[in-house]
Amino acid sequence: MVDSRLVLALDVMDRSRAIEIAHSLRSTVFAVKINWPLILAGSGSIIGEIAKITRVICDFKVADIPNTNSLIARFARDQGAWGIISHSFTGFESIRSVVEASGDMKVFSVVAMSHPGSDLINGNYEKLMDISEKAGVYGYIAPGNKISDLASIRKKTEKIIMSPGIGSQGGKASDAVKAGADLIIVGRSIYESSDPVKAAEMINMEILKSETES
Ligand code: 3DU
Repeated sequence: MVDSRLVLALDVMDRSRAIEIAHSLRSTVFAVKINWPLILAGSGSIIGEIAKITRVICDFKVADIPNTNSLIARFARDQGAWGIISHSFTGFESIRSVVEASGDMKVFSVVAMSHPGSDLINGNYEKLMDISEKAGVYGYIAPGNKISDLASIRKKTEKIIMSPGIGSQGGKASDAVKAGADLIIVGRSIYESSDPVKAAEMINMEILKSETES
């Protein structure tokens, strides 16, 4: 078991580079998050390939009718993914279908986002969390660069919170951890670095330091 709270967002468009980066970081990160760019550039089988190396979280931001959601979640599960990220704004039945189709796979519900213009979704985090809670999700996605939103979400749950928005989007891993994030998602600041392993180790150290301070 890797002793890290870091999740690598592997948004590279080249399949062999993705596999190479996943290999080099497998003992430095908790998991690798795969999003649509990598899937669209190759195929869904990349999930299974990376799942042989480390835990995989499929960031599919599932947001469709229940039947379509079930098909997507089942695919990710059958490929061996450890977790999946789903939207919840589509309502209870939709997120519930993801949970039901996921089996042992962990479902993380997006209840607030990190980008400019995300106020529409972020202003509704309480309702989204209520729906997600009822649906039986494992954890939440909340922004690591919008600390007051993250702290409000932390107050409302004891479940795992995974936070993007670190590095390239302006957030700091240590601030996000202090505000209540359990897992920190970082993409470009690691895979665009000249030394991705060192970049990831530095973030691990920053997180460790903030844990001892708080
Ligand atoms: O900005 P980065 O390169 O560290 O990548 C962040 C990743 O997290 C990326 O895959 C993006 O799609 C995802 N994400 C957010 O950035 C913000 C959210 O609110 C949810 C997911």
